[in-house]
Amino acid sequence: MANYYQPEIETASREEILRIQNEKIVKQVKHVYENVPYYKKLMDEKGVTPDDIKSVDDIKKLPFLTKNDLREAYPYGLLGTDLKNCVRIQSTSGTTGKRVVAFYTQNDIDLWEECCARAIVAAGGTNEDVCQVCYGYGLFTGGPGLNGGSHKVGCLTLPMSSGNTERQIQFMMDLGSTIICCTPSYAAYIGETLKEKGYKPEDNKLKAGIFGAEPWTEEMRRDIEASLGIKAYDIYGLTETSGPGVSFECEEQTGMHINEDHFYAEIIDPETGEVLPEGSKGELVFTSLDKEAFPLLRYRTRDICVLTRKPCSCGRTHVKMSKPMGRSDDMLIIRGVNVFPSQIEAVLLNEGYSANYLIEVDRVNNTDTLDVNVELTPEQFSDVTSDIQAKEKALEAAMRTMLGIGPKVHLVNPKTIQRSEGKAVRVIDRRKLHD
Ligand code: DLL
Repeated sequence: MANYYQPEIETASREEILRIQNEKIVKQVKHVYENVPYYKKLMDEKGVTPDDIKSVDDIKKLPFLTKNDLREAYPYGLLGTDLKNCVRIQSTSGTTGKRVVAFYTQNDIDLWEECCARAIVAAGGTNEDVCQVCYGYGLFTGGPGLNGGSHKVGCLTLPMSSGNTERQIQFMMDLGSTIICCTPSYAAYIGETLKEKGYKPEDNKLKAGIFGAEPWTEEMRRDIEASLGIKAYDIYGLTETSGPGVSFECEEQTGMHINEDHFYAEIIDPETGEVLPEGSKGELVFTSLDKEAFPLLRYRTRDICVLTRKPCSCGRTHVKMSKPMGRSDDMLIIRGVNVFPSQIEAVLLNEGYSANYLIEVDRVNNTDTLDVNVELTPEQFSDVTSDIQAKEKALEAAMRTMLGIGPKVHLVNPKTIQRSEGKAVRVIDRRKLHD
């Protein structure tokens, strides 16, 4: 039996959703045009004015926004309201040059938390639940978003943040957590640790998990469900659109309902920018229909997926997106952290190494691994093992500072990394992400 946090809107007819979207988009485009000079310029260059946007069908006339625009406009260039109306920032896990800073009014936070509350209720959450939030807290949106959603539902909220697995398990057992929210890889790790400690799945009180922020497979879902004795639900979002809760899975577990009263989704051809029909695989683009402080229009997520309007047995009417099937840029998500190969290259060059390197990503026992093989120049080469080890440690530390996660660095002999005759292959990702 399906439960909804906001039944009227979550099960509204297609006509009603369109009516809401059409009303909001007209206001939102006007708001952006009048308050965000950066986007006004893009619209002027394209020859579009707010008067041209009468319904969501006209959204395709608007210019796209990309991560590059966010970097150019950093930090305040895309603000849609006076700073005095903003109460919070959140930021992505990327560092220098890649960091995205998103702004929120109190109203933006309320709507964001409502989206997260919808996800928690869809996973069976009520005010009788104990919800353990072990996404990172702080600048990352995972902790604050699910924390807020959990409060709205009225769950007893455990603001654990990530890490300190011993303590997570102790609280989970002592307080009888019934819902857990974290990255799927951390969920898998907690499951393994419980097993190592001799616990069986039925020893905990968990019934559901809300996992996202990184790609995960159906296989991984089955593993996590078995090891924790729960039903595992997917949740999607990105800092630019506020954070988790843009879409979430219901009991059918066949894709994530996009909160269409707040976000208008399009699928485009990443090469040509052409809007593709329902059911096509392409890049997901979002227009936030009512965000005040950071109102991004036609933001290119770089996530590749498919949308479907096939009726859902849960009764929700909002369009469903598939799990992201990859990215149209080179961003890697490793243990929930966004990593660009260019950041690794920047560290190498900064530390006096050459750009002959190979990044290897894998998933071992449900945990992502990151190995960086770096070629020494003949001058740097040494046959003293302790020299090499010290250099590897120093590079690992520099990369940890830049990326926020620690890779394993392997310094290799000169001329051992294969040269390429075309585009250099700098990344080998061995994770099997799809069945
Ligand atoms: O990862 C927000 C989030 C927090 C989502 C907690 C879900 C749960 P960013 O750090 O800005 O925000 O990273 C956004 O992560 O463009 C996707 O590529 C990827 N991503 C997010 N959720 C999923 C998911 C948060 N369920 C980027 N499956 C997005 C696959 C996901 N990829």
